[in-house]
Amino acid sequence: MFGLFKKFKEGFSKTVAAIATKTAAIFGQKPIDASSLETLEEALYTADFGVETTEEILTEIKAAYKKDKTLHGQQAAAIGAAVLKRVLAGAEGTLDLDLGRVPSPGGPRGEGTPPTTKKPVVIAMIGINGSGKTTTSAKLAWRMKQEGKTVTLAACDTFRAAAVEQLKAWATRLELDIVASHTGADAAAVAFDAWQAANARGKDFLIVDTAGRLHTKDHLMQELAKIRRVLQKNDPTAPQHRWLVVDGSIGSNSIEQARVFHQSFGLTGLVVTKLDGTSRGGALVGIYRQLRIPIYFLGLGEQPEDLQPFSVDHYAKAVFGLE
Ligand SMILES: Nc1nc2c(ncn2[C@@H]2O[C@H](COP(=O)(O)OP(=O)(O)OP(=O)(O)O)[C@@H](O)[C@H]2O)c(=O)[nH]1
Ligand SMILES: [Mg+2]
Repeated sequence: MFGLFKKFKEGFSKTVAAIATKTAAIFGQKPIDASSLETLEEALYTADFGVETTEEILTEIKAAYKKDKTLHGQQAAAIGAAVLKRVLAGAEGTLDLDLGRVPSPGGPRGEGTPPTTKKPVVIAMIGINGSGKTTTSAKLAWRMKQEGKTVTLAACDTFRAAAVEQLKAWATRLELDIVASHTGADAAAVAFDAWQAANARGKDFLIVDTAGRLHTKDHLMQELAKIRRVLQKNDPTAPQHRWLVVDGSIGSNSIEQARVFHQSFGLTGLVVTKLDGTSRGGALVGIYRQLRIPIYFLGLGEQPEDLQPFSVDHYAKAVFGLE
């Protein structure tokens, strides 16, 4: 557990630097004061927590300070972390690796999927260009393999030149099973074949990497719908998971994108990537607040083990410099 927390802290080091480090003086053992609250407010805005969350945190700390003028930094930090935990209640997506127990109907927005009796369980990775879909697909497959599950990757980005090769290279490096065709092939046909192959090989999961697409481009959104329809010929409940991969460094811009993807594809989860490279790690709170779609994994670096399950507790503690 401790090791995982350390990973979180390191992965969020830039965000932690923007808050915990900058406010270290506040969060020490000394009593807080008006100027330290100002520093905190500024730090929370810098880290992209947004108006609502920043105000909630400050309101609660100020209320506690009003009651107790000796309130010291550690106590203030604990209040901040508690607010984050409350705001993020329900935000942790948990992937049940035991087959047949995919999320039951009626998720946060009633978009849950009925349990499947078939193998594989399908996870479709979707999102805009460069958000981290291919990398996340490979990292997740590796992670599942480490946990004793069998996985096939489907190289359904047949649009961008070299996309198939990119996923193949990951598969070779991490010794993962993959079904791929060539650039220009019909993405839905690759998905269909990959499902059949994974089923014949008795695989637990099929992870479908798709082409990056702008949510504003209708024909590309249609292709996603086609992938889904074709998978459903094999299993009417597939793809059981429809995850939007979001670049965590672009902050609140991702909210509008996610809305459109959600409307046309019914998202069941989020993966927020590249958090190691940004000090704006607070944005994921705004994303969750707006969309109420559970966050399954975070990308905290480029190595396979840098894909970590989202933990609200670790996140809240890390940003406030608590242990
Ligand atoms: N530092 C860091 N880099 C990441 C993370 N996730 C992805 N990347 C990098 O981001 C770049 C884009 O990642 P891809 O996985 O190719 O993104 P994609 O969504 O498949 O891109 P397209 O297929 O072109 O739409 C690569 O250089 C990745 O190594 C992360 O969590 N941390
Ligand atoms: Mg890709």
